[in-house]
Amino acid sequence: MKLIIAIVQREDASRLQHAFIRENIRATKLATTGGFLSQGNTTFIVGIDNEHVQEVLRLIKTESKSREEYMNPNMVMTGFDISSQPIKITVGGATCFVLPVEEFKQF
Ligand code: 2BA
Repeated sequence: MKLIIAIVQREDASRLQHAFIRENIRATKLATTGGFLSQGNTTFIVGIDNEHVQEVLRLIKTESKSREEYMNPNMVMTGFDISSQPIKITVGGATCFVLPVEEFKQF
């Protein structure tokens, strides 16, 4: 068994959630915040049998789009909005980690 941790943009989250339900894939949805942009994103955790890992990753890839965001570099460095040129950043589609699961129990 594996644990997939998938960080997606919130615009894609509900579509991906519905795709998981449609494909009978069990998932937990967490409201999270990106450490760099401080914008809300969504993290799904999915416990899945080894043979279905690629299917889940394919689904995440299909439902996640990359987007361009603009941010003020000074806001990240100082926390204050000192006027400067915004820089363009490409976010996503999805950032995924696949971890081994030592034990899975439901009581
Ligand atoms: P954020 O940390 O808010 O990052 C948003 C986007 O900003 C990133 O998109 C990337 O394009 C850019 N970025 C992040 N850190 C940067 C840095 N130090 N210098 C320059 N640009 C930077 P993505 O790479 O697609 O990441 C989207 C979200 O996925 C991230 O939101 C974060 O929540 C998560 N993430 C990405 N890589 C991660 C990692 N290695 N570990 C944990 N979470 C990660």
